Amino acid sequence: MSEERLEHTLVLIKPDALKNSLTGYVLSQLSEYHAGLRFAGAKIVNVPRMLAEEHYAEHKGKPFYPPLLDFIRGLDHYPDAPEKRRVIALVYQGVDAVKKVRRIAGPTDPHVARETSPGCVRALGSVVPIKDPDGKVITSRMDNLIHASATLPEAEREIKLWFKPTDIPPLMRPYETTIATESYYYHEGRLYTSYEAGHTLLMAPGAVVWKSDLEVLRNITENREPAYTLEAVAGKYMINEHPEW
Ligand code: FUP
Repeated sequence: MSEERLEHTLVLIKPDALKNSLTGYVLSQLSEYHAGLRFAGAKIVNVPRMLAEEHYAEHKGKPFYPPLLDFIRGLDHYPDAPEKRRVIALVYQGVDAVKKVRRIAGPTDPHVARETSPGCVRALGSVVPIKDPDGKVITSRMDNLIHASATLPEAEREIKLWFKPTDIPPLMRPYETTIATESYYYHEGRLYTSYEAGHTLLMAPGAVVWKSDLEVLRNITENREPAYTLEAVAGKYMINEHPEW
């Protein structure tokens, strides 16, 4: 087994899987014994709205985008139990991890999954029609139990969106890290370098951070075009900081 081909990929066990008690089944399908993959990171996340928006940014403007945000945040499966609104976020490491996990997950649409790939995880999902106020079906929400990164660049974007370097054991970290030398805070869409009440701490001097995140923050403070958004940096630092009910 060549170490060069080791990949990392993000998996989210979504609220429908938690509600239907399918977590153990999903973990078993993705286990080292079945899939040859190893855990590199794991956390229970009450999904902040900003993180959901950033995770699904490519779908912004599509009719299913607003229902998709509510779904991933657990509003549909736990409307009256906000404390149960969680996803399980996992980083898996292994040879061809991205493709392997996509194959185990199966096609996006659970109906297609059942027809074309019986036995895949998403074959156990469901499709919910979304109606406008007049009752006309305008789109559908796919409750497909798990998210799996689609490509290697997407995996990097998504892992850096959900995980700090220190959530992953040092020898398993897939991307370059550095040490922050300044303090950075986030508040309502803006970046600050000094603290005021209500600000969220992103980085403090001495913190181990993704190198590309620090570059984004430096570029923003120095009025240069960042490689990605402030929200893509801030999302992971808002996880489980405040209730998102
Ligand atoms: P995938 O990479 O398989 O997760 O699929 P996409 O990026 O195309 O879609 C992201 C999520 O949007 C999927 F999990 C399902 C959801 N979706 C809907 O709910 N309705 C649609 O019409 C299309 C996608």
